[in-house]
Amino acid sequence: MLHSRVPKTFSPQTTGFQRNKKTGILMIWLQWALGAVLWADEFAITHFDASGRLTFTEVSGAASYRVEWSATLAPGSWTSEPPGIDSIPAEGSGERTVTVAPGAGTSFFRVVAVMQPPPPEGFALITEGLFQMGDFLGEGEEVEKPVHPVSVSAFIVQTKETTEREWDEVRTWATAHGYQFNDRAPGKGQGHPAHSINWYDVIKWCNARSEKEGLTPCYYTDAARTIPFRTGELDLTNDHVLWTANGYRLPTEAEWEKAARGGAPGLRYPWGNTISHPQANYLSDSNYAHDTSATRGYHPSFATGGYPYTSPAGSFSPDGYGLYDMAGSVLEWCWDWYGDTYYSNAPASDPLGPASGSVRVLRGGSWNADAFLCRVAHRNRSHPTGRYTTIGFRAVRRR
Ligand SMILES: [Ca+2]
Repeated sequence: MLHSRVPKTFSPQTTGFQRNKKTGILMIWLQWALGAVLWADEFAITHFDASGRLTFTEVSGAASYRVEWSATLAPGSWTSEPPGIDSIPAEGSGERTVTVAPGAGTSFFRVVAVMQPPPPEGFALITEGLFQMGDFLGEGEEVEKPVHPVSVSAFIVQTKETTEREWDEVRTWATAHGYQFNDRAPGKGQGHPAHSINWYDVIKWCNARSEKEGLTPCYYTDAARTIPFRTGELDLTNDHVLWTANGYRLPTEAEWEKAARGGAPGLRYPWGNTISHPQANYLSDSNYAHDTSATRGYHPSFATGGYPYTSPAGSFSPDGYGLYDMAGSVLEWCWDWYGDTYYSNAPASDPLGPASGSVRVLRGGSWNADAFLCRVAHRNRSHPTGRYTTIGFRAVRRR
């Protein structure tokens, strides 16, 4: 609901502030980047007292907040100059308390949330927050346990697997700008996922897309992070990544699983607990009760024209975050070295995977994987040189 005016329910009180005596709520609304003003019930001042302590609830999608004051409720009279606060970085969720020093004439205070711009076309925002990672249902492999809480910073992610069209466009630019890639099998069509791409080439592709778009690359050949990774096959470590860069990179395994869960905790698949061909491109069989497909074997719509039986990216309904094909179609490379016991000792916040290893994480099952392998919690892996028709990827960027 849009409001362009100050709510009319405020009345004066003796401290020199004004607030709604009934609710204690002061003026608070969202200032969108484009200038529209939005009132949101979940965004509220929950406490404000005569000593100037002001508590408000954070709102999802905010980049920062301002505390403004005015002597009157007249439009155009608001300012964040002292005793206002010009910029309060968002922390994501929960209550925030700040202190202002009201003086004579500072009758009204309000909090303004400066919203983050929407993600670019083809990307979805995964907001910062805690999720439970691992096999909730006690049916997976030992490596999917224990279920453990993981906090992940906000990031944006491609809503679809990287397509042949996208791969070729960046690759063409890249090979003219000092990059070298392996040969590979072509995708089944321009809108189908790119496949048969090894981990090193995917990392280089991410860097190339960053440079092509004027962003800072994430991956470097040296721990000092001076020379972007453009050629060869280097087993990069976490120190070779500029995690603060604004460029493209692979998701960490934790980022991937948070995105695949679609904000709906504890489910077997991104959309629920059963899988069938109307929901995903995978290999159906009768071994699992949760595989309820009326058709068995390869997906009947896509098992045509010889291998691989990939489907055009985005052929099925998206998850709760708006992401397609997080189960099936092609497996997706993640950044992490794969570790069997990593879940037992992973950091609780933004885990990056083990410091070293021999195989990299793959997630999400494929057109050639059964229902068990397409579960959100399932962990797959391959040597980074692996080039298979069942493997593709999607990229992320920091928010
Ligand atoms: Ca996939």
